[in-house]
Amino acid sequence: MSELTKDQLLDLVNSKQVAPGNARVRQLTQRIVSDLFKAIDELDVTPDEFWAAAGWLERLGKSGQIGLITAGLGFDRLLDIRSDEADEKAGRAAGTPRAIEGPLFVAGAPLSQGEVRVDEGEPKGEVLVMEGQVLDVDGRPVAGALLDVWHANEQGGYSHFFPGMKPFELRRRIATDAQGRYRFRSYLPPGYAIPPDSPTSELFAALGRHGNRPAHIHFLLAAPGIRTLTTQINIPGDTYIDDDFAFATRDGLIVTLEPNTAAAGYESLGVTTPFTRVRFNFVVQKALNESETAPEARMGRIAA
Ligand code: MBD
Ligand code: FE
Repeated sequence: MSELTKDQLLDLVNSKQVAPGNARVRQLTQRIVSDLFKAIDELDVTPDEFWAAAGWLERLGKSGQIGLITAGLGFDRLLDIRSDEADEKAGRAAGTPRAIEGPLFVAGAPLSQGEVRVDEGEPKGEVLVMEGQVLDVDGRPVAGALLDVWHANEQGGYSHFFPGMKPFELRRRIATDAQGRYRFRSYLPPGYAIPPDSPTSELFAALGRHGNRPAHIHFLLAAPGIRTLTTQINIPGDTYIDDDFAFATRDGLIVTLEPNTAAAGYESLGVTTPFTRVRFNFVVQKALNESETAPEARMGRIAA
């Protein structure tokens, strides 16, 4: 058995077993290894190419950028398309569309009731107030829903990932009031670009691709009895709105800006001069089981 053909080797790799292990992990590993063996053979991958790829994966893991690569190669959107398909089949495609979480969520942002200033101190862009209601699919307000909001700063950086930012800068949680209302003040963020001189930018350069996302704001919305919604809104007018490196732009999530909205009624958010308003209602589905109500984002869900 010391001499092996490629097929014999693959069969051995896929069949070795001294304990039950995990059947699903075995199934997935077998499939992925088989597909890679095939790709290496059919594309005549050289040892130098193979080890360059392995070295890149090593650096990618160390850089903490795996979630940028999954987004940039379409996997995050693929999972959403598959979830949408499953909803369609189950006759429960309704409400605000989901949009990818992205790799930059941080749990535990400061919590406020009803409204909050998401930015701190001086606005670093056009003053924005976004407001609306959380409604269920029957149009009933969802009181006490928890809305996580996070977005990039004026340089396209997210706190906890971008140097020089305060913890939870531009990250807040808002509990909706009795009418299901929320509102927050911040500033209109610019788009996002993948970090230069990184494993991610290295691959994108080799692919001849850009690594830009159009301006957007992320949301994670959870409430008892409600199916947790992860989504984003896009700010209209961005060059990359239809060319997002993460393929996340969706109809129904491109908001309308209302510039020059009068400040009256917005004093509690420190607004004294005309500002840009966005009105947006989140429409959420009823949960079919406990796990759909989980307030955790993707990494929290798998840890829970
Ligand atoms: C982002 O800001 C983002 O939202 C995604 C999906 C990927 C990279 C950066
Ligand atoms: Fe983002």
